[in-house]
Amino acid sequence: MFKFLKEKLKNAVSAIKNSITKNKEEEVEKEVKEVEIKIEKGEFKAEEKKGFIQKIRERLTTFKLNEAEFEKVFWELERVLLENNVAMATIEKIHDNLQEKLIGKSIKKGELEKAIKESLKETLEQILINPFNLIEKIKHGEKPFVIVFFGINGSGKTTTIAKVVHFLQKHNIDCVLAASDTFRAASIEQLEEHAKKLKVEVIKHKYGSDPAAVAFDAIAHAKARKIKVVLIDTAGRMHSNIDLMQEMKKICKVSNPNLKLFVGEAIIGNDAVNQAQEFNDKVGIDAIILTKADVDEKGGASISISHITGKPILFLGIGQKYDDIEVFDKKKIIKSLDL
Ligand SMILES: Nc1nc2c(ncn2[C@@H]2O[C@H](COP(=O)(O)OP(=O)(O)OP(=O)(O)O)[C@@H](O)[C@H]2O)c(=O)[nH]1
Ligand SMILES: [Mg+2]
Repeated sequence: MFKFLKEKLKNAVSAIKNSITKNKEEEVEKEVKEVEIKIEKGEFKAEEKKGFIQKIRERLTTFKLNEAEFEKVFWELERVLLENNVAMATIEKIHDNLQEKLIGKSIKKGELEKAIKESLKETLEQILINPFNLIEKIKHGEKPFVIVFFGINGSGKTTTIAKVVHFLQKHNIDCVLAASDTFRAASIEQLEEHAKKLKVEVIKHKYGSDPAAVAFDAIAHAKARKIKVVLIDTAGRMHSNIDLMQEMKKICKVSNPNLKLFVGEAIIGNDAVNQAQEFNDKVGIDAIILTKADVDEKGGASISISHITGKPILFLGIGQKYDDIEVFDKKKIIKSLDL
């Protein structure tokens, strides 16, 4: 997932180290020249010369950065993070943590790269959020446990629902689906096709009917048949579409879901972050599913989306097959960045 970011991050850290080292070497070189001139002129006493050489040695092995020097070198990292879709506010957090770690501290030359990487790792530890355990939540939750999925058109809602059914079935949890996308042509058939393969029922009404009523019927069906989970598929909608957001609110009001999941595409980077925030403001979200992480080589959205919204990523979609879903694990993410 982080194909680009991993490489670029490595290069940026190394460039920062080289830049700091070069700056310090140039600074020291300049002072050496000045002293050489003084020596030539006989202005230097022998003891002073000795002390000075020692000081130079220290300054080439141990660095202390000031603010201006830090800002100069941070730009390289900022550029890489921006290019890889990391949100500005998240970059600022990385900046502040790194600044605290580096400015005014004595750092050995050989440990500079490690210090930068450690700071990045610590920052990711702070901003990424591990999700709740969905299986435990369902097992201990009320019956039926209702989950509604929403997001913009084509973000992967219906496919993700099928993957979640498969995931739950592996944990012996049964489901029923609500075809509450009564808007897009062929949406009901698409859901039914998945349901047939996965051997689960779909509760449906006609196209154009009220999606909240479909959800209501699916919940009633689950209650009657003692089915543990209801998964509600909804039509893709832009957060800026007031009518469709009202409709989404109605679906939530009628179904009173245990979980509201925002489904966004990892590949669209900051747009996914902004969408999640908008949906959270307007309908409220409990967690995020980032799809198409398999084709996202930058990975910025998965780094910033929880920091910006305060909501965990529950799953990453990593392909088109039913098994291509992964519970989000921040340790795994940090490890895959190879810091
Ligand atoms: N590579 C990849 N493709 C995915 C993933 N999730 C979904 N897709 C594909 O994305 C396309 C859209 O998926 P849908 O599930 O139909 O998306 P949707 O949000 O339900 O779309 P609408 O109902 O039209 O709003 C399909 O071709 C899926 O196969 C994923 O994790 N990785
Ligand atoms: Mg759909």
